[in-house]
Amino acid sequence: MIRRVPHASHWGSYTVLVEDNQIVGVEPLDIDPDPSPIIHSVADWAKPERRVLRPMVREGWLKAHEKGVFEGRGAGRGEDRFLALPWDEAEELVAGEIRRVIKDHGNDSIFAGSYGWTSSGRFHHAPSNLKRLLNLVGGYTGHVDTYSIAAGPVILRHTLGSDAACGGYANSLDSIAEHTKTLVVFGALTPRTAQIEAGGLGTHKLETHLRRIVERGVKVILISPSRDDLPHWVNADWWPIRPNTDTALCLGLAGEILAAGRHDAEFLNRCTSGADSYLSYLRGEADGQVKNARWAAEITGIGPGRIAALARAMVDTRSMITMSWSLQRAHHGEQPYWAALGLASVIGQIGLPGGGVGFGYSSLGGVGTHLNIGRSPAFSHGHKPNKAFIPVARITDLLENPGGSFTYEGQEYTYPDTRLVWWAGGNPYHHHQDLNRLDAAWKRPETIIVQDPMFTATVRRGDIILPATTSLERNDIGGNRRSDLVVAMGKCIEPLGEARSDHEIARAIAARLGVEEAFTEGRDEMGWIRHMYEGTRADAKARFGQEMPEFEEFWAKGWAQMPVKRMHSYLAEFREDPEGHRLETESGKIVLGSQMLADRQYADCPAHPTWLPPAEWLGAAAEDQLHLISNQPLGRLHSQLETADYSRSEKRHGREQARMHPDEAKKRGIADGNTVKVSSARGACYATATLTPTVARGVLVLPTGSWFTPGPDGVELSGNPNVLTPDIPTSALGQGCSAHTCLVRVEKVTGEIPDSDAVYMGSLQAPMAAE
Ligand SMILES: Nc1nc2c(c(=O)[nH]1)N[C@H]1C(S)=C(S)[C@@H](COP(=O)(O)OP(=O)(O)OC[C@H]3O[C@@H](n4cnc5c(=O)[nH]c(N)nc54)[C@H](O)[C@@H]3O)O[C@H]1N2
Ligand SMILES: Nc1nc2c(c(=O)[nH]1)N[C@H]1C(S)=C(S)[C@@H](COP(=O)(O)OP(=O)(O)OC[C@H]3O[C@@H](n4cnc5c(=O)[nH]c(N)nc54)[C@H](O)[C@@H]3O)O[C@H]1N2
Ligand SMILES: [Mo]
Repeated sequence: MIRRVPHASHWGSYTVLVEDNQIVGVEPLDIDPDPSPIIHSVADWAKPERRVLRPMVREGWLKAHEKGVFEGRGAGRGEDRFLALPWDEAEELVAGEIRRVIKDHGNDSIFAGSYGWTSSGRFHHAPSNLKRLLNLVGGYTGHVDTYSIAAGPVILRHTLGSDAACGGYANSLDSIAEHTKTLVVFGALTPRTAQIEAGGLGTHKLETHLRRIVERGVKVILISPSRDDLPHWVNADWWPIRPNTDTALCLGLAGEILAAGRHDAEFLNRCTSGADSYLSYLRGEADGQVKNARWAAEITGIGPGRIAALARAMVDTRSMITMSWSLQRAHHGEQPYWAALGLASVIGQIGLPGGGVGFGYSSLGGVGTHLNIGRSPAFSHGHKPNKAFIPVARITDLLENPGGSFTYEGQEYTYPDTRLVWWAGGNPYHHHQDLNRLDAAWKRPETIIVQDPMFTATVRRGDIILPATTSLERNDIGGNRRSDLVVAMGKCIEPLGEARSDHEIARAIAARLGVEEAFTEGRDEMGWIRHMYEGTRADAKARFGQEMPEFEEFWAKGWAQMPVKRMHSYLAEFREDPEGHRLETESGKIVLGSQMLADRQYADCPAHPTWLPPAEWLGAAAEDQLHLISNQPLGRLHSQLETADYSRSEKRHGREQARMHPDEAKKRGIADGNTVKVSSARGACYATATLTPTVARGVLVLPTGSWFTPGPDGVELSGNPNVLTPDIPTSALGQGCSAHTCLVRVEKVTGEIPDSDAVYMGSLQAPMAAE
């Protein structure tokens, strides 16, 4: 008999069909107008080949541990074989290491920032369980911000008083579809990325909104190195901008408007502070360089006539600027966001329906598509008793530089001395930049614990390995502050091997550390799921009078509607009455010239929006270099389900596709389908060339997420762009990752290259002789 189990992942909500403990099908929700094809990949989680099936310990680590040796313990990481362990021995090793490190070095020496997307289930959410556990025994070093967004929210917190405008609370797409006349898209507006939402998305609505935008005849300008960043059926004007030069374009547009006297002086006066320094910079008063269309054209590669015409259209019509998260994942990534805010302020439509600026539309599926005003389910980390943290992308710096200092949001801090790393639900060997540099620093801590269902490159480089179940093997609840639904995630199949749920792993360690009761509060799995749902349900009733179904009804149906708001104009109240609705900034207004930044004097983040050439860009490239865009993969989420059919169908000859313009390929003697070697100052990888005029000249697009597979000569075999990208902060203010700032060279490869999959599987050397 086939069982139908409601379930969800970051790529949507669906029903899993199960027969005899096997997944025999996946059906999308019938209320989802545009379900993600990735849902069909989840059956791959149930295949054992790349799963971690039992607890393991690295042999070299165990020997050193037994001798009490700490120096050089990490040397064999990624090389040594693993030995299988019974769970109780694995638990005792983990608990023992936590006790030891706390006693000898203090809680700051445990790094459990553990960045990563893990499962969409909010109860078994791996990093939350880990952090809750460690908070009960004195805390850990955590992280702030995300790889998705860091520079952006940091600059917005100081200039808008909140990062809501890039967290899905700017104008709703409904208001844009209804009111906007000129839509200027920086980056992307694409179902490729909008398939995904952290914690799961009920229904996929981006395409519906885009169709309405097309039907209303909104003029759309796509400013991106790739025409594929907007569906081709949206008839847009494509401006193939040089990557990382959008700040200059925003400044040039604002400068044109100012020079024509079309700026909204009243809005600037009433609603902004520090505009003088910014306007004077546009006029070129300080540096002798007027910021206008001609100036911007030189930097961006976009014709000056187009820029000047767009500047006029943006003040003549209701105009909206959308800017993807990708733009701030670049060196000086604070600046495009601030420059867009400056431009929108000069235009003066902020707070009007369909006017102004917003960030991250389509970067995740929930941004702008529905404004969830309820309280989504979440599992509490509890109170963190110590303060130690790093900006998320400074992980290699942390490991390389204990005791060193760093700045963040205008303050100075010190890197702790990391002895123990516990990573649960993330894959740094996917997400971090300059993986070869990470790999060297990764040898330094005394102990690395990795908790994951899959035998990832990070698992391969751990010491104590804890096998987690996937969401298919346990009950959970999904939802997100940007999602329209709260969703049931029923258990579909029995756990593979000896895998345990993330909550159970943390609970067992909590028991050994004497904090089990505080950790569980006496609830079991279904007790917690019910408790989390009831919190959401009670809030909807209390604040909005919305009746959500009883738990049993919700659990059987698989989803419940959250309270949502359709029409939303960001900052409408502030615009109406700036004194009555002061922003949480230094002036209570939109900050265009910052006193805080003027005091700090950071060369890489000045006191007003400023064009600063990035560390690597086409304006300072050698003839044969291309700008690498390592964007999000169509067929999977990051490194998850990388070997499933949909992800594989996006590869060619078993490697990631490197897309480039045919003219660039011709110059290098590369034909479509050729194997190429892509190299940068940091490393090299192989990929398969795909030629397309939809990629701007000078640019190479190689998506992220293939499984890190160093080959015999050190060249990465699968097409992982993070062996190429630089590990540099966006600036002293935001310290975000700069993944999209990277110059590479591409050459055709002749001769045999080892098979990436075979090398990967060979490298696993799962527990062997010692069993
Ligand atoms: N060059 C470049 N690099 C980038 C980016 C880029 O644009 N360019 N983008 C960055 C961005 S935006 C992000 S968000 C990061 C993403 O980086 P990550 O979030 O680290 O990537 P994922 O592959 O989603 O890793 C999630 C891990 O959790 C595991 N997992 C899944 N379910 C469970 C579970 O139930 N329990 C446990 N314990 N583990 C589970 C998966 O097997 C996987 O190993 O990458 C960043 N890296
Ligand atoms: N299918 C799929 N969807 C995903 C994810 C996934 O792994 N797979 N990951 C999710 C996550 S965690 C996140 S944070 C979001 C990220 O969402 P985004 O940051 O919006 O996604 P990206 O694909 O990195 O970038 C979007 C586009 O921005 C353009 N771009 C890059 N640099 C520049 C620039 O300097 N200027 C301009 N004008 N354009 C530029 C590139 O052409 C790129 O295709 O995606 C989410 N959605
Ligand atoms: Mo992300």
